[in-house]
Amino acid sequence: MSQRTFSIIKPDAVRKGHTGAILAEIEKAGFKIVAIKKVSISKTQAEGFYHVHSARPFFGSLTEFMSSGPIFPMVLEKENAIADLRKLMGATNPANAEEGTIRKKFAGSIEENAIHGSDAEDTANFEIGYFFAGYELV
Ligand code: YYY
Ligand code: MG
Repeated sequence: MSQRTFSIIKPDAVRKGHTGAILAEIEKAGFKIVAIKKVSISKTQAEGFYHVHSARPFFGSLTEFMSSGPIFPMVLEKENAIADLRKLMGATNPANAEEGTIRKKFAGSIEENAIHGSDAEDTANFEIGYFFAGYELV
């Protein structure tokens, strides 16, 4: 059954000009792009998005980074989208990411790691709603 997930091309990847290459990987892997836009978010908006990590030591630095430049939030659809996107992304720390994954190819560090992907259905729903209204999902 077809499933939706949420992803972000993060500021480091956008700055380095990797947006097109990352989108190509995503489409090559069989995902349909249901919605996409280019936005810049404030630190407060980044804090809301990553609220589950608010007690973690990297929270301040992570939200500073996520508000440091334009990003491409997007909604993706395919069978098994949530797990398959996580696999395509690779490990959080690019040093541990498998060959051929997006983070292996494009991430610079554990924090500036090129791409976000939802980790479960409930977080995907929260994250889609954080960036997109229903009428934008086509
Ligand atoms: O889902 P994923 O992005 O792979 O990792 P999370 O554990 O959800 O952490 C979110 C985000 O926080 C991660 O992409 C980079 C950053 N981060 C960090 O800067 N340092 C860590 N030790 C762990 C995560
Ligand atoms: Mg996560």
